[in-house]
Amino acid sequence: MKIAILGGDGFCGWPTALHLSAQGHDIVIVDNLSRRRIDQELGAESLTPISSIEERIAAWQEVSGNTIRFANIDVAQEYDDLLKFIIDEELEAIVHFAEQRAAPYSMKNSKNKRYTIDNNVNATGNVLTAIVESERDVHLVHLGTMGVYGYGTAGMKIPEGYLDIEVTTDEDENGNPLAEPTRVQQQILYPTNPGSVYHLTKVLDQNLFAYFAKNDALRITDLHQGIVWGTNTRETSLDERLINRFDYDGDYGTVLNRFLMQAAVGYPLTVHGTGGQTRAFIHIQDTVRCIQIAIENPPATGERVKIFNQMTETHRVRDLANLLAKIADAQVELVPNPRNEAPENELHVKNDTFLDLGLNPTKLEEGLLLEVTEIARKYADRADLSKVPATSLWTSKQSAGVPPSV
Ligand code: NAD
Ligand code: USQ
Repeated sequence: MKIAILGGDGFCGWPTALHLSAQGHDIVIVDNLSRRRIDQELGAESLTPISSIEERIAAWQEVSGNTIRFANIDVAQEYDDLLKFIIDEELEAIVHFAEQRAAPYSMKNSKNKRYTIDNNVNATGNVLTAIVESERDVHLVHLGTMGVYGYGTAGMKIPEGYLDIEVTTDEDENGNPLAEPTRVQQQILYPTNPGSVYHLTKVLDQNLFAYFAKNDALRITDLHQGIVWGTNTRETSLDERLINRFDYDGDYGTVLNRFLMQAAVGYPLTVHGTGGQTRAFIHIQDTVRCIQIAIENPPATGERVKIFNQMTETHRVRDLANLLAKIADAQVELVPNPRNEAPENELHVKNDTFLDLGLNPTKLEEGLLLEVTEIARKYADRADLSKVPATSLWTSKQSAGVPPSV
């Protein structure tokens, strides 16, 4: 298939591009390299030494014999270029990763809140509008987040996108009384409860998808992904120049990879609050496999948006910290939580679709120590410890002292 990877220079996008190329697909990466510019802005760098996009692509050609092409387009700002690209390329699928994805970065200040909303909502709106205007039949696969649901259970497993509801009514649609109460059944998008401006943009994306699937019969899959951990995949391990990025700084580093790096350099693991937050996780190798499966199982024309929960395990933050303390001899420190989030929560998630379609998950206990020794310790001398503390605060003047209403 001919597939475009929007955001293909990023942490999830790059290994996905290589994986799909290795499967024999014709891959073109679209990226405006904004993530590399944000590294410069923050004075932070990937723990692993990532090559330029040109070097990455040349190395892949050398190692695999496959060609990946690259187009530098800002998906949020350069609509005409995006439209021309979609018309010229005759794509069968587009994988859309091209958004600002860090919750702390999105909460840092007004500029970052506005950038995250502008960039993410415009990027998604532009892709959808351009697919319609191009008149091409392209399957759009988007990377969404488990965070659209919030992190609670409502007494049930979180379903894959849609919630069955039953309402008892004693009047009909015109307001006329019914002889006896009648039960009405429906399926609705699972109610949203985002925990940051970033997560909120993924909620807004969901409504864009529902509308374009309904009005324009676009074929769309939205993958509600948990926190990705790990670094390399089969393909990125083939050559040092293909290595994936590893974020550990207070804005972009996600919890488990931060703990892996902290364990490797002897920095006490930064558990926010009590560490009672439970979150969903998936290894990067499973991410790329899930995207392949989603591409191979598109919705039919006219079908509603397909939503899959792309996660394999749930864990409490303090349990992860204690596990690493045990296997990697790390110290654990409870630090004040910079975020406005529930201090403790349960999380139970349905993920049957991917398992039924053949996903064989990488287990945390299998890969964890390997990550500490083969990645985090190997590149420990590149770590800048001044970038570890999370300094982006969720509180505003109005919310100071008000407990989270989650
Ligand atoms: P990333 O920041 O490493 O990659 C995103 C890429 O998109 C970057 O290369 C960036 O330059 C590019 N980009 C951003 N805005 C763009 C624009 N307007 N035009 C063109 N390119 C643009 O992030 P990631 O970790 O690879 O995440 C990819 C997607 O997966 C995101 O949408 C994110 O919300 C989702 N996701 C990530 C995780 C995770 O743990 N990393 C978990 C769940 C969901
Ligand atoms: N946390 C710590 N210590 C740290 C860092 C984080 O205790 O040093 C805690 C946070 O307070 C939070 C939890 O760990 O309770 C997860 O934080 P995170 O930064 O790993 O994850 P999050 O901000 O939710 O964002 C990440 C990705 C985002 C993706 C999301 C999936 O950056 O793109 O959408 O995970 S999910 O969490 O399932 O919504």
